[in-house]
Amino acid sequence: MRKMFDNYSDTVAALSTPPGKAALGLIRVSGPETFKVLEKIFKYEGKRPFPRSFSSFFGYIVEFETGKKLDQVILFTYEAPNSYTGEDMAEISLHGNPTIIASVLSELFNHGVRQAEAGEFTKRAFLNGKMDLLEVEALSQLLNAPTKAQASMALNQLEGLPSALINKLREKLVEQLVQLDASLNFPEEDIESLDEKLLAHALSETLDELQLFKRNSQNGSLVSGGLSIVLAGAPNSGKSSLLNALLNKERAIVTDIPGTTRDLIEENFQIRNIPVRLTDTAGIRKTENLVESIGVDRAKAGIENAFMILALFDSSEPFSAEDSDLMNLLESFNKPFLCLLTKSDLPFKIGEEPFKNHKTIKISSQTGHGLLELKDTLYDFLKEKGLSELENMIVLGAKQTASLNKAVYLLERLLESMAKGIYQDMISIDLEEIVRELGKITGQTVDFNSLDLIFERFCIGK
Ligand SMILES: Nc1nc2c(ncn2[C@@H]2O[C@H](COP(=O)(O)OP(=O)(O)OP(=O)(O)O)[C@@H](O)[C@H]2O)c(=O)[nH]1
Ligand SMILES: [Mg+2]
Repeated sequence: MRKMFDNYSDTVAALSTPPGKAALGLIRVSGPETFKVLEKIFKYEGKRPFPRSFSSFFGYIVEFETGKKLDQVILFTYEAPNSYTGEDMAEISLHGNPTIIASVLSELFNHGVRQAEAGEFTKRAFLNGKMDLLEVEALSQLLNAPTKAQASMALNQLEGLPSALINKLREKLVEQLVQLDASLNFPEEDIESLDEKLLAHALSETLDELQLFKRNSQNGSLVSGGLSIVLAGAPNSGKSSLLNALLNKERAIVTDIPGTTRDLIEENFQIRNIPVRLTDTAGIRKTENLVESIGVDRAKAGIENAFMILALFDSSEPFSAEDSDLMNLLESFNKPFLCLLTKSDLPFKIGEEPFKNHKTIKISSQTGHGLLELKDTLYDFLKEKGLSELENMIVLGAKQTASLNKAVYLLERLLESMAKGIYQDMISIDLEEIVRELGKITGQTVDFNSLDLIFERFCIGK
């Protein structure tokens, strides 16, 4: 087991369930003093020895000084290293009354236990080698996942497959490095001289695998936030009506007054198993109204940040100057968009000419005409981008992405230089750096200064 930090000597506790009134609450305690403190304030009847690994005890938390019972609880004990954090740990399941919870916590704090910081249990798990950084990232995604698909992707990563892959590639490189260093340092010994062609071949295989990993992680980050699909169009083109029709609820206000929507309205949505984030925007037009013009700016920013755009055109009206402005705006972004000709239940007046270079779908939010075709088209499009294969996706934090990109870049550069012929000691230096970067992805090599940033995103109690 990797253990990088030995002087984590204090014991911490926190409420791990949401604060407020509930049937039950759960307080976690972790650290070397856990059982010593609980022996003072936890009273139970029965003959079983306390503590024991993976056991539960029924009893009372009492005020140490007076012996007064604070609550009837079930206490779970985990002995190091077989716990979430890898330390001695206990979970007190008690009644979810904020007053009781506060008094139990303060009893713990009276005995030298400290309030845990956000993410501290997980940080301890990492420092004790219980989790690597890919798993930490997966956990954070799992806790925040808004849809089932995102949760299953995170769970898959938590089971450690991506970590195993990175570790395998890293170990392969370490082996090659050892071989290389051996032939460099002991040229006269009976060590097979290094076959550079073979090495280059092996390295390019590793590069292929890393590049695939990179693609999967790019898709992963798109998915984890939900693929952003933005509804754009001139005022009154029917954006809010389409949002409501897709979500099957009256989410956005719909009126026949152009300029109804002002702010961005975001909702999570799934197209089959693909999580998307749908955003309704203000109709884009030139306007003197301050509030509306802020909305128009937000709409434009939304388009810029979108994964793809659904462009709406009111087909019951002739193609307007505003429609044409929107078309020009969309064509200026290098981003996929789909033209929706709305209000197909009314007479068709917009004409086919403006759309001759683009894919169009005729829809009516009022009758539901074309909505199925829209979903199918979106699904095919997202699938084509490789996004339906959720089980292959990986979620990386910003630092991990940077390390992955650096490793790929260094490996590409190394292969180029090897093709031109470089000294073997230069190869060795490059390989070492690549190994180090890969180690940063899983946390094998770690920059301690960046750890706080990674863990403080978690809630207190996790
Ligand atoms: N007949 C018909 N009317 C529609 C349809 N979709 C929207 N409308 C009408 O068009 C008008 C504008 O609809 P909205 O959904 O508010 O349009 P919007 O694009 O969100 O407008 P802004 O928020 O002002 O930019 C409303 O009166 C809707 O009832 C449709 O499919 N058929
Ligand atoms: Mg609207």
